[in-house]
Amino acid sequence: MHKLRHAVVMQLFSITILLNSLALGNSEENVATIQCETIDLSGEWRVSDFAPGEGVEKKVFSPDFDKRNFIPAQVPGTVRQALFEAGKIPDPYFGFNNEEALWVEEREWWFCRDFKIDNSEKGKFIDISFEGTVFKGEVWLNGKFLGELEGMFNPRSFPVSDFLNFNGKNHLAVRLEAPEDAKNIEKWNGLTFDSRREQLYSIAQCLFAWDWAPHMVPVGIWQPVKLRITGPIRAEKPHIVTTLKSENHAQISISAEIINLSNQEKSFKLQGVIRGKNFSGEDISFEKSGTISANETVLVSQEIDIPNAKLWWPNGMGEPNLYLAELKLLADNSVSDQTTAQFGIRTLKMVANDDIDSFIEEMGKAIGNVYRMGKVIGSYPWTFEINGVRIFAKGANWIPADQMLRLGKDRYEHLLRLARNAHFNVLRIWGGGLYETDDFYDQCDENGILAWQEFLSNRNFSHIDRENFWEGAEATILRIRNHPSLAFYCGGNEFDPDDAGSKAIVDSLENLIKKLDPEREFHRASPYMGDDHHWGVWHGKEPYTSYREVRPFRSEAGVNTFPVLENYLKFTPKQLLWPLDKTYIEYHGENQTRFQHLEKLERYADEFGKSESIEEFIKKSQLYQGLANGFNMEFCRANKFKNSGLLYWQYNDSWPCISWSLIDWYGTPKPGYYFVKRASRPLHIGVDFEKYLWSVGENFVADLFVLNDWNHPVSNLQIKSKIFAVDGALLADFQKSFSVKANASERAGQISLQIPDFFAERTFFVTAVLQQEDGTRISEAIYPIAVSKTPVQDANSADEKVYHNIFAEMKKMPVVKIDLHEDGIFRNETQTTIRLTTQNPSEHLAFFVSLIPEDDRLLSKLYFSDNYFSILPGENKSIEITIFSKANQLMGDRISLKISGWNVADQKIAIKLKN
Ligand code: BMA
Repeated sequence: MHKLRHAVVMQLFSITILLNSLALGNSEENVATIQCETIDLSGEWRVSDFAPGEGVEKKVFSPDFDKRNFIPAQVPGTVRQALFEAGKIPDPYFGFNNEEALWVEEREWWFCRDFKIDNSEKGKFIDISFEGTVFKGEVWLNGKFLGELEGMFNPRSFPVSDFLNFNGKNHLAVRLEAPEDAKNIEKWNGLTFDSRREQLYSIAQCLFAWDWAPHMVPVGIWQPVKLRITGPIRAEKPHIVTTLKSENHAQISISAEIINLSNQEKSFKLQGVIRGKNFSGEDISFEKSGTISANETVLVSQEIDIPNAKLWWPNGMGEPNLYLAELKLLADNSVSDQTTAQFGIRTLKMVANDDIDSFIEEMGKAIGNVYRMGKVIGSYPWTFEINGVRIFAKGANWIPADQMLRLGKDRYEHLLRLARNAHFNVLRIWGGGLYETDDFYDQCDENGILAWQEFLSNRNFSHIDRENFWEGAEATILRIRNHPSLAFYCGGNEFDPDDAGSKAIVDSLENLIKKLDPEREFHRASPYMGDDHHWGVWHGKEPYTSYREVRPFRSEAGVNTFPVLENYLKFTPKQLLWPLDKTYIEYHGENQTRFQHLEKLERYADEFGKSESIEEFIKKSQLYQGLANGFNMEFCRANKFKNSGLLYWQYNDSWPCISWSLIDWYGTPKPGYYFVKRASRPLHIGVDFEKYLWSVGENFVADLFVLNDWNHPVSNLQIKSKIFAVDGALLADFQKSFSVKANASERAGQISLQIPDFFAERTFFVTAVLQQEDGTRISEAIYPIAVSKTPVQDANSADEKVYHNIFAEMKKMPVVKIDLHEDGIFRNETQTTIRLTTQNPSEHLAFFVSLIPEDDRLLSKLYFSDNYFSILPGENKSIEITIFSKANQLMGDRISLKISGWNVADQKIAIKLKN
């Protein structure tokens, strides 16, 4: 046990705190009772709707109001969920069904539940706290008005000690309605699309529709409701700031507000224990005493020295070690209150990129041609430096994980596990979405994923209800500021934070952060000062090689595509499957009534020729996403620390749709996820070429880069690169031994091909493999390259006609039959791992090989080490499939997998799990 080293008591208001004792020791032996408790009122409530204003008139808040025809409603949850579960509306995510539930936003909704509270709680200080409701309403307890609720991110608490029945039932009633402008929807042919509204309130903008989300404004209690019971003094707003004195020697400063709710002066003792959450180590205890006057609040803080600190590291750099600070507040010989905060010890600095001055100069010259929204000349320092080590940020943009706000912990666990598996270390919490939940931040802490949290300033900020906005922003900063995963804050998405309407509010936000969380940086907006939202590819219809532009940080870029076919079938009515329906694609897609979504999907999928079925179209579209995303990551990493990161638009989905996501709403990775996962491996080989449409007579060249994100050098690497024709003929070959520096990207060589005349209108593949000296494969990359008959003027132009069917020859690839071997099944308490080897016995390339479980309930339950890969002629590839015990009940005694691919004969294999 460590001795207390410093004791600092600060005075917040003019209150005297007497420091009685600095002595340590567990005085719990003397403590008679524990006065504090939290009772979660989540679970089954009941709900019904009324015309606006009708509920109060009818006194629905009264315990005597007959609520027998109310339907069950889960809390946390929303009205649409309750209606759907009760069979009152069809699944809003299927087809055009959302139209049938829009009336929800025109009604007021009354939620209620009864609860009991033990007589022993009488005399204590009790609050009801609503951690998140949407959007606006009031609360009544036992028929008495408690107060108002307003704002999705505005938690509110109401003191209820005087209104509770300690002997009988308590009746809690909550009225909620959607914000006034929820009804301003744009209809086209009877269907609802994005009306491009401004940010007006403390609510997630995307709930009103976005280019991947339908208009589905929720009404409900989307976060828990709790009864907070304490003695007369409380500990609140714990704040933990960590500093590193030397490599493992940390100092932490813990502070908390101590609040005396009583009318008497009180003596208190604050006992703290600091312990490892996910590692074992010695606990550190401290204790602090003082006196607090009646009805006053004071700030108490304590410095603690940790000589052998276990640092929190992001994914891929070390363990994400976490600590818990457990604080107990004793008064009147009992535990009056207690609270726990999770934290990590790490330093995080944003440091300047390499060559930043030349970038700023370039921007200065280019201004006018640069995508402009906010300040483009100048740059923030864009390199994350953690515990003194610079990292390249690999990740994506995070949006709400469910449009109906069913945000269970499982959903976060799954999505963040997939992020960790993909070697991601940074997520941007996009400003039109949520101030993310505690579960989200806990999972980021545990998976070593840094998150940048944006505020709500989406599109236009100037007319927002300021008071309501500040309340939500402040509550959020206080709630999330101890998480080591929280990297920095940002004003919001795609707006000019310096324009007349926004400047003052963004300035004040910056000041608020300085006050509440001064260690964290603030970026005014994104994009702003050096981060690039690259939309030439996709919105601009340019080929993916136009990603070859070095910017300090690429915070958005992506290609839109379908979920896996099995999931697309789950939400698409049969008659709309094929031919593709422009309106339906827009409705479950870009959602903006301009109906360009299908055109863009075709622009990219049709590089591989016109499709004759939905299966074919989806496959081509998904392949393009994979190639583009892989190339983008390899290019950005090749320019490491001139460019310090790439965050894909977008990581996840909020409903079943056609979007840029890497993981669909069902939790199934799209093929592109695996291209990104490969390109993000700590040690990888990247291929860089100027364009993927060449013409005969040109000399095709590709640069090979070894990309090393390990913080140590790696020697004795073997690079093997080849160029193949579609029929498997070898056209060029390159081999080299190589050693790469620590935490660096290095150009290792070049493969080239003088394109012969007979190659007109054909395709070749450029491949690169990185292996250890003994031949063990580390990583690989592969790209198809098209050859045109006549020279292409501008191969990076946006003219889609240039690209139509350029990869026609890929349709003629010889069909390959893959051999599959099971190498063993390994089990422990939490998971089962299946090891397989896929082998390509042929002389041809096996391209885009996939393994999918036949039972589609398992699509989001199996974690594949790799998928949608290619196997070179005569080579093999080993795969691991992990299944967590939670999914075991779905498994049966065997798993059946379907193998297919671009040119791979379909097969099924069954893997026996139990003997
Ligand atoms: C960016 C994002 C989102 C949008 C995406 C795709 O602008 O910030 O607003 O969904 O592009 O269009």
